[in-house]
Amino acid sequence: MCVSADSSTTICATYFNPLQVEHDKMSKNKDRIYARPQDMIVDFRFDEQVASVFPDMIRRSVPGYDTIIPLLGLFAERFVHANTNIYDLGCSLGAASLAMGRYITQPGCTIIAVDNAEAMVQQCRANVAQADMAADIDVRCADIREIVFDNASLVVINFTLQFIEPEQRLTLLKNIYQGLNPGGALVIADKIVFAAPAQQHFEEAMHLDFKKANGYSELEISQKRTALEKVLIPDTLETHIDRLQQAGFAHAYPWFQCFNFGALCAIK
Ligand code: GEK
Repeated sequence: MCVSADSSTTICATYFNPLQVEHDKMSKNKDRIYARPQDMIVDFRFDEQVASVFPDMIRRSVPGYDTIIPLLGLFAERFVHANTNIYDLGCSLGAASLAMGRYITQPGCTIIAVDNAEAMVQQCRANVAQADMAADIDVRCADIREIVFDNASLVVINFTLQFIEPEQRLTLLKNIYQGLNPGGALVIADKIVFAAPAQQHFEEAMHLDFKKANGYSELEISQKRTALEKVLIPDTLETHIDRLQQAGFAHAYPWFQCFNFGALCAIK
């Protein structure tokens, strides 16, 4: 079991964790953002308040997060080549960049970590400054819809495509595709939905149980759901795969699922 900041039990990956989980070394602040009743729930924003509790928030809300982060190191080991760029899109506090960075030993590599929330970028820069690794990590405050991808061997978009307007997702994937070198990989992790109503109901119920087991109250869960309703729009796995093919990827494989969260790898 993992133990959270106030010593209450947190359900997260314990069966597989030979690799370092970056968030263990980051902020230990407990997420209580939605603990009190709010008169008006505004759309979710990645502001200073969220940045200050982010490691706790994401681990207690996203089943599988603690497994996916260290596994990104294995993708880095397999796909990264010397003198190439690695992109971490929607980097938040840098967990994915740091996990990949530990596995990059080739010379001349730069991890380009991008987030458009200033509060996240500031904290990410501080986390990166403390890390000691061979690859450079260049943390940029920018919109991932506006950057140019170049000489990429690996692109990771970890729980961020879900925040891009659905009609803009294909354009983003096409941009990534054109910036990837042949044989390069795109790793996507996102919340997912299911076409079959019974499965959708089951996976959602299990996610609810996960959040309750991690100490979130009914009030916190329902207020956060309202805040995210218009900003986090999940796709089915089938939609992800169709879109990756439309963007040009020859291969797209789901490689992880925990309830209604999943990850895919697409190869150019
Ligand atoms: C992790 N990947 O720990 N451009 C840049 N950043 C964006 C955009 C955009 N258009 N939209 C949202 N973001 C991280 C976790 S969190 C997931 C990613 C979550 C950023 C946003 O500011 C936030 O930091 C991140 O995407 C999503 O592995 O909170 O569920």
